Amino acid sequence: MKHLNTMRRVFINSLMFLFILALTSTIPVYALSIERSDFGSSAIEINFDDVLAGTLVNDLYLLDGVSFDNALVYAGNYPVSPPNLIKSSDGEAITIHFPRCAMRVGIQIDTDGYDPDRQPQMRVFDANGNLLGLENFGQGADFVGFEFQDPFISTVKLGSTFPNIPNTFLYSDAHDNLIFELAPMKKVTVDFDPDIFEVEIEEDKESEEPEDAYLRAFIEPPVGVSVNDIDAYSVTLAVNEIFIATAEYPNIVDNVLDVLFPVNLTNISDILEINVAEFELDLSDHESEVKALNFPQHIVKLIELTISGSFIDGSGFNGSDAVRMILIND
Ligand SMILES: [Ca+2]
Ligand SMILES: [Ca+2]
Ligand SMILES: [Ca+2]
Repeated sequence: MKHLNTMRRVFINSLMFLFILALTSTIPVYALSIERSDFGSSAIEINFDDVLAGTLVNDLYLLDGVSFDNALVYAGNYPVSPPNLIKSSDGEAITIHFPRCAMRVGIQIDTDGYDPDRQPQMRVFDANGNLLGLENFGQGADFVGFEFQDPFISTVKLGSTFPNIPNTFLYSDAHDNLIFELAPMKKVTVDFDPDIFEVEIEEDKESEEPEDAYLRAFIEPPVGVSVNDIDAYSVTLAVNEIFIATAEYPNIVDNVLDVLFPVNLTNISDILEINVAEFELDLSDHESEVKALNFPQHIVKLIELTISGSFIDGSGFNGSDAVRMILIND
């Protein structure tokens, strides 16, 4: 009899344990949510009111660090900020990407809420597609937000669960006022070498098929970070925030990434801030020949070259170095 009592107590304790486990297993997900007031001064807010209704958002805000797969801008009856909101364009959950990752993200549901046959929900994922957190939207312009820093947030999905149809996550409600803070950029050490790039200008030169020349950069990650954590094919070059080229021929020596950026007829005008239509260029390794009229005799320009890219966890880095561009007019 004593034995039976013990058995029963063990069984009841097990039930209690399972009950508590069921309660607590939902808590880690919900505990990581944040409010709008938790966002810092670097937060970017997108209200979709600067876009024509009927537009697919796609890459419209890519320069802000975010893109959308299937979000349609429309002028609904219940915007949080009038006139526009977004909704799913294809019946699937809206997918929002942060190519360089975000550490905080949040959005509001529209002001009319939803019917109880479905439950609008936000889900956030890391760069490997692992679910970091999920939370239900409440009625009436409710805000849902998350913060994750290790790993960062790479993707957000806005959809609905259906209590009567298990394992479905489809059909977003209408949403407005996306707010996010991107993952902080790490600084890398950049050395362009050689430090001088010659552009030779020759009048009356016969036009020839131009060849690519290359700017060579050595990129060293910050202390404690392996060069193998850099996504070598994500590295790009910009001058004055204008895209110039994507890195080619990545090569790793010690903890340094060695890459080449092609310089050609298309991007030389952005690098030198000249009107390429007035020139003919013949580019060869580290020097170029330009045929031009009314061009100054000799110019030396110090050009700030900025590189940026992603680590394999999706977070970003940048760094810069200056190169002297010498334009020689024979
Ligand atoms: Ca709006
Ligand atoms: Ca609604
Ligand atoms: Ca240098």
